[in-house]
Amino acid sequence: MINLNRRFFLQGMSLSLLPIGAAVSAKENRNLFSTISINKEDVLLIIDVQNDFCPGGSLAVKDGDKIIEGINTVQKSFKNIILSQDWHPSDHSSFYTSHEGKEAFSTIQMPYGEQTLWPPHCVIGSKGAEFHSKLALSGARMVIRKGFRREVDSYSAFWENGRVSPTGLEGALKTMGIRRVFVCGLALDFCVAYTAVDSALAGFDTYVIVDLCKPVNLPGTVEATFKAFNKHGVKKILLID
Ligand code: VGL
Ligand code: ZN
Repeated sequence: MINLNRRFFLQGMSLSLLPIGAAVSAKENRNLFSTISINKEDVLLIIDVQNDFCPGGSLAVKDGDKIIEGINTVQKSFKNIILSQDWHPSDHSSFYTSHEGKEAFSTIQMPYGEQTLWPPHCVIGSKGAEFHSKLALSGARMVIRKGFRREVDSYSAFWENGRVSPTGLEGALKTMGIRRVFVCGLALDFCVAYTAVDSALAGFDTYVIVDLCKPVNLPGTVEATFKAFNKHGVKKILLID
């Protein structure tokens, strides 16, 4: 067992019901919460900490770069670390530019359901698709790339949108003997949300480290994310100093 010395995951009974702002203020009441020890059956999934999702990028998430230091800290407690990387061809069907007359952040119907149309981002081989230069990479044992097929997007690191085609992550985690999945990264209300829900559906005990995530924050998306976490038993936790 590896203990998180001087740093604690907080898991509160009421925490999963609190919005992020309120949950963070729970730091002052740390003795009300229990700590979680990280062991070799745990994995840290770091979702899409790429230039395009950070300030200056084409689909920048507000303060997306502010979580990187904390992610690097928590990496030190994990033996198993896996990164995901959004990885799109330049004519990807999730880009509004691939659909005549469509605007960014509008939605269309795809064979697998509703799809939000994004500004072009994380184009294969581009600077925007690279991991942020501050993210520590050397501890990661695997990189799961997703969204590389033109005709289907993939928010989740487990399944492409529509849950028809798998990325292989579930099998990888199961053959590694993983039981608990801890998720952090970008963006809370899209790729982190879909990944965490799919992780729970695959039978992993799933935790989202909410202070190590930032949302895109389209109307209603953060609310929908927390509702989905409650529905699927995804637990929200904090990393505190
Ligand atoms: C993401 C929108 C489009 C994410 C990826 O990483 O949350 N969001 N592609
Ligand atoms: Zn994408």
